[in-house]
Amino acid sequence: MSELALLLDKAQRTASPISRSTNPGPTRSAYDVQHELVARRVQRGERPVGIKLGFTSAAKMKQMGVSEVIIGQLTDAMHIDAATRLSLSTLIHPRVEPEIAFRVSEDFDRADDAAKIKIDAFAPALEIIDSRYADFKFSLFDVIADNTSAAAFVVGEWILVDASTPDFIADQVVTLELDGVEVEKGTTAAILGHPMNAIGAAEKVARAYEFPVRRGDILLAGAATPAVPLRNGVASASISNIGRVSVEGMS
Ligand code: OOG
Ligand code: MG
Repeated sequence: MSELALLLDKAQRTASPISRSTNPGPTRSAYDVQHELVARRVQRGERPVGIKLGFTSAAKMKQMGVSEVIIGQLTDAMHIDAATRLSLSTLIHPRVEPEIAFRVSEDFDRADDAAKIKIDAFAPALEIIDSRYADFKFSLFDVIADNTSAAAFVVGEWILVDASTPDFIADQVVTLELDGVEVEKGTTAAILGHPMNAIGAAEKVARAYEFPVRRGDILLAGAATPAVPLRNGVASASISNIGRVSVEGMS
């Protein structure tokens, strides 16, 4: 077990940040740390429920100073339903961001170069990120090791995919509100040009770094706007044509 995986695991469980790693290595070893970190959670009884992409929009890359698409893992313990309040005291410095969720309809065979990740539904979503590094500052290596800051997520109403979906979800207005006040605004086109491009990006990274993607999994496409701090109150994402979803933070 790597030292960094242990430190990150403890930081998450005790809600106390650690310093950035001083000895980063290649991206592959950052994913090895992430796999160990998630394996510890699974050993404690958590169930993997999907994957999330990070830095798929220029807005996020600029905010965090990282410009490579990354992938993290979601477990059932991170899933909160919209009616549940999120206890902020279990987190270090949570931020919230608007997302689109896709639902995977078939197991993805990553050994097959021609295989595609198939989806059968999409939904508005919110992701709560919580870097385990002090001041939310990290390198590419650090953030991959830290399971891409994944902390919690909420998914709204699913809409079934049909032939009109690619046009329907292209270039839709995305807004992020805190207690009803708009704090960020963007477009779904900010996600790699078109949110469906997130699926191809996920295929690439899942193949390169051995991520299983299974039927029923959730795939978060990456935020279209910068993330904002989540405090007491209600955060909502609204995406035209797609819907609205909220979460309430409570200290
Ligand atoms: C890393 C996670 C990035 C996204 O949607 O781009 C991410 C971070 O910003 O801490 O989830
Ligand atoms: Mg995100």
